[in-house]
Amino acid sequence: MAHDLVIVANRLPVDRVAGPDGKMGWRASPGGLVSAIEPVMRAGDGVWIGWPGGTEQHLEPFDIDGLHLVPMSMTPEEIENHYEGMSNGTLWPLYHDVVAKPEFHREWWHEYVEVNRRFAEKAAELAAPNATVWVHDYQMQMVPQLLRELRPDLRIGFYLHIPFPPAELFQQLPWRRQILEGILGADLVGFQLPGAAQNFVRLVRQRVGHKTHRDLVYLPDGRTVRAAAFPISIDATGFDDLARSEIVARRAQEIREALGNPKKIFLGIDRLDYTKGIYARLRSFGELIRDGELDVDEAVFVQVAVPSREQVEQYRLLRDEIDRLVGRLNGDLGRIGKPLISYLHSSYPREEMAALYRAADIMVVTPYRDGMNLVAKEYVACRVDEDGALVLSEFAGAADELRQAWLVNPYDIDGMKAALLSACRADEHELTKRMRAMRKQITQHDVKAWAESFMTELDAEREHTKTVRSADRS
Ligand code: GDG
Repeated sequence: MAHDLVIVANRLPVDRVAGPDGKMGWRASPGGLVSAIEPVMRAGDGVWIGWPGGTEQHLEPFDIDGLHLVPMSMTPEEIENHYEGMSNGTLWPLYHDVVAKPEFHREWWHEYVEVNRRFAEKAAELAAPNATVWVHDYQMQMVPQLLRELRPDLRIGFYLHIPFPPAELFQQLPWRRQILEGILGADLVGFQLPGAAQNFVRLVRQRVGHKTHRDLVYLPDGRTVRAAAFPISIDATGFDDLARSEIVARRAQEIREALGNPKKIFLGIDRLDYTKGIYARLRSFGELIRDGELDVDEAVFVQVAVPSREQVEQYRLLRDEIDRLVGRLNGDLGRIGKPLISYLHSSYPREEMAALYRAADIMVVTPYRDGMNLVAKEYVACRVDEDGALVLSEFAGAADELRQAWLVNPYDIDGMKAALLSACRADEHELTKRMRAMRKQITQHDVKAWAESFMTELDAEREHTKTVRSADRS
């Protein structure tokens, strides 16, 4: 069956689970992207193509919660080379300011292109004439071009969820030109921030030699491609409702009690990733306790580190480093029944996340580089009493919008310590003033608005190209 809207992403929003009868089935794993795209998908009879995780082969398309999903299977070699290798060993660190050293391997690259080709072929097969295809993220950068070659009639959008690096870093990539040309298969290319869009246009001019003007790229075949910022957001009302619910309010109270009702609860929630700056933030907090600025009887740091990419070497090393640091800080500075860091290496249901957000006085988000960081926005959405403080890295995309946070440079430990203390000591009036402004921002710019603005621009861009081309012919 042909569809008017096709979403292409590395992952499908589902997990494979065994049912009560032992039969394997699917469970929806709701996330920001699904809630953003769901309304657009329903309106356009959409279908979502992606990998469901694991190595099962020959999976059949299925529907879940009314969404049409098409699973793409991956072989162990493809997972190793495309996903763990090129995506998470090369592109992820390169695009995040080389916080870790990217590795370049030709076999990774070849598999990356082949997987992208398979995804593009599937999209070409499922898209109706003149349909819209929305391709997501750094694992799929070759899809727009490969798809355009197969189906020139399609309207193609590409959105990058992570930063797009400055030319000086991107230049390292042996396949820099191919990737730029891959993305240029789209009509509209979306980034989190204007700076990323500018990096992209500048690189296209320098490396591919196309003419550009402001946010437009002019291709020799007459197409124009627009590169612009569409900062992603969250389902703000959904989080607000959840945080207000009886069950979440009660659970937040329980969490505070379980921690011994400290005066101040600091909270970090991140995928266990070296870009997130977990080590530096815990060290800063540890030093504040050591220096006597904070007291273990009065303050505790809850750090949730969600397991992530555990097959990749750098992630295993990071886990060991954090384990050691937490052990050392608790061993050196904690007291009986009073660890200063409550460390949880686990993932939690959405309700528990909301309860943690509600329980925490100071949310600490300190990535070295982050496309947006939704956790920061979710914390704000859950502060229904308009209190609580957000300490936020300048290098998270979210810092552009959440100006009333305590903004920090995560490389500056003393600066971070000062910000943690200042946030901890702020009075109620100050907290409310800042939180109110941030809540207004995320309510007015929620994920629905994000998806709609991207789709509207994509329509407009395609129309523009059509008009220019017919004017050329006449
Ligand atoms: C990438 C970019 C960009 C986390 N743990 C649990 C859980 N989560 C949810 C959070 C949040 C999401 O995962 C994490 O999003 P972030 O934005 O914080 O970070 P990345 O995973 O690195 O996301 C990032 C994002 O894409 C979107 O474009 O903002 O910059 O790196 O929604 O709530 N959810 C549940 N249990 C957990 O344990 N249910």
